Amino acid sequence: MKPESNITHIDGELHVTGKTKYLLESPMPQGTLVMQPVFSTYASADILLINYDEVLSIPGVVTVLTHKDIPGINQIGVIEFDEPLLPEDKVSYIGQPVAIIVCTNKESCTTALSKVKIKYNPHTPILTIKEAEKQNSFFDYKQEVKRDNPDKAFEKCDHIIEEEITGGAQDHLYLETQRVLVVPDEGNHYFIYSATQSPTEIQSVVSRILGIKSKDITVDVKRLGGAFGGKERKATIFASLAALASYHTGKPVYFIMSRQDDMKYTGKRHPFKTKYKVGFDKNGKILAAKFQLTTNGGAYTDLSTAVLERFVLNIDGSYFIPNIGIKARIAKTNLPPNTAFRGFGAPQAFFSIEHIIERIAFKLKKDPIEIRIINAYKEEQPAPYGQKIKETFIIESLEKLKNNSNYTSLKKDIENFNKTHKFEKKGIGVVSLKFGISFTSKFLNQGSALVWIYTDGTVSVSHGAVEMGQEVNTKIAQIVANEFGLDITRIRVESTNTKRVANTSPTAASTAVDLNGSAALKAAQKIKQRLISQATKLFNGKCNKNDVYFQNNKIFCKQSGKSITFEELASSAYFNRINLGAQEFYRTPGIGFDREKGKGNPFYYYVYGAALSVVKVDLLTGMYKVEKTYIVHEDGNPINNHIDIGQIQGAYIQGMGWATMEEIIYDNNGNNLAANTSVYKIPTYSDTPEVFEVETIKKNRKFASVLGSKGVGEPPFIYGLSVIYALQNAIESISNYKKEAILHLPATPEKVLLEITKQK
Ligand code: LUZ
Ligand code: MOS
Repeated sequence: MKPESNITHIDGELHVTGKTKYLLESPMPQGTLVMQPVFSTYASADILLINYDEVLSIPGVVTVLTHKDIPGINQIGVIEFDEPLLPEDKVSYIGQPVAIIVCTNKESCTTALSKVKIKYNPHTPILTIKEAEKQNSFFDYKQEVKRDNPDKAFEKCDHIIEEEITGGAQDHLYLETQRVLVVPDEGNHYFIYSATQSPTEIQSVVSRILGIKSKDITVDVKRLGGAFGGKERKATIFASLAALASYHTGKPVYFIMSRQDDMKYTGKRHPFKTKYKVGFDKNGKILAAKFQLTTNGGAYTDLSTAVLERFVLNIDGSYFIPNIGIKARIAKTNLPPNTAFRGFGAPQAFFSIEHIIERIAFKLKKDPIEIRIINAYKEEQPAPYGQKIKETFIIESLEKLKNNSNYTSLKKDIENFNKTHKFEKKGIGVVSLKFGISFTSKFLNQGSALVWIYTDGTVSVSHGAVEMGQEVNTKIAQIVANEFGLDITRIRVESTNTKRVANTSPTAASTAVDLNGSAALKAAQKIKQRLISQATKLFNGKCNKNDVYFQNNKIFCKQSGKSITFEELASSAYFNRINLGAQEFYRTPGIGFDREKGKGNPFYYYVYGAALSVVKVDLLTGMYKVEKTYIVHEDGNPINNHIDIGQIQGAYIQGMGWATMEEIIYDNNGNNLAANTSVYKIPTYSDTPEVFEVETIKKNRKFASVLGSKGVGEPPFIYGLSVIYALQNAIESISNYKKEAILHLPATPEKVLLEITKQK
């Protein structure tokens, strides 16, 4: 039996009535202090002197701490150990914490902040990929994947295109900014309440910083007000700083980041450059391609190597490219370390390959969907890294999309519109999706859960994932409720806590339900087996184990039709000293990728789909509006289709924001000039397409996860890219498709206008 697919959000009522308690919305313990980092004002400089004598006499200031006050190891890196918590002698980006001020109240810290005197010897910063290339500033990490011989294959191609295409950053505009509360306990134990996607990372990094052990730290996360990858790594530095303050003062310490500081000083989606050469035949079939992929990693490694890997592993998009060579590298610059962001390198890849498809279609004057279809993976064809693509739904998605959007007549309508409108043009853009699910670092593909049944027939579930609005808690509650035949109101999903569930992977890579839901299911099944044994006793030994079933909060015997309530059974099990709790563990089977060789099966399964957008562009201003969106998305056998559709809609809008609106501009010194929402524009309600049709396709798949479902968090972000190709298509109609429009990302109205003027 499947969990009820349309059950409501378990915290929905709390959210809509404003009763939800996010971190720091509850009263804080008495005597709680506030921590304020002193952020570097230079992107690259030697630190000559830190003087805070004046500060200590300000009323309310408790102490000022620098790298000298770190009792353990001054290192917060996890992939590479290259990032100090507080630097000793140089700063590498604007916003890098150089010291922290600890105060009894926020006002004192604000006053104190301007009085800390830091003397710098500034250097010219490197900010862009271009400058990094000039100065040969790269991280010491490269990645390569290769198949057959692209150079030789180019010789046989009818057409070759060579180009460089670029894209920019994206701010994680979560509603809840970075925050943390550290509460010291007796015996050198600390409770850390952090807005993090990675509780275990915080536990281990803070123990390293303070020189204490993991057992002495409990990290607890109830829920986040959004994250999008921005709290996979970035929460760690603030939790570590607050813990350091708590260590020295013996008091609870909180930190809450202002919106502007959060936008200015935390890392973002990786800007990138794709240099490519692609060869294809007269039908548009790609025979060979070479790629040089470069991302802007910022000042420290952070997660950049893992992001680069997902960039590399997705550059084929949904298409079989027989001869292919991919090289990838990370520019080292003086920006805040760039980090995880929904899609994690894959959006950069999809923008590149889908752009190439559009260019091929334009060159050959063919329909872009047809070019997609002739290049699409067929069943069992291998990706460049060797994994065979199975249970494909690429061509099917595109065909369905054509059908749902009435493609032929839609194209006709737009053609007519464009003929009759001089200052407005419409265009269509499409993307095709094949998105691999699993962490590409194999060890992270593990999850666990702890389930307890109480004698009154209610259930407590703890699992390793963090709730951040994606409704992992609703889905896992459904899985457990379904297993026990209980109403979902009987289940409480607890906070994520490193003492109840240890060694958690980051809640990331669209895997949270797959990994932790699978573990929760196993734990529930384990307890259920014990309950079944007890039930047969209550049925006077007259019921076969196989005939016991759980439904409607009761346990039935199929033969006799007799039933007992779940609470009767739980209570009876307790009095008979039967264990009503279970911890279980899940690891994804059959995956493994050899980074050195560039070969293997990094992904457990793929998510497939396609999207089509229609835009209308005002030729005099470059302003545009998405009028219609159609999405087809295969989500296996969904646990909760409503949640999936919500994720698809939200991801599309966020993807469209990155592709067409959100632009971060730095001055020559590395100051982020777009660090507030009047300059940095994200899509809002009014940007939502008037026609917005999402069709999910239910399929029973061998390659899917818990109860046949598929991860949904990141893949649909890619659909938003269809808007940029629709804009190109609209612009090209000005010259009756004689002149190609090429939009780099983000395609803001200014850039659209510039491309329009080139058509004249
Ligand atoms: N984080 C990570 C991720 O550490 N490895 C990954 O492969 C990944 N993928 C997506 C998002 N976060
Ligand atoms: Mo996310 S980019 O899966 O933290």
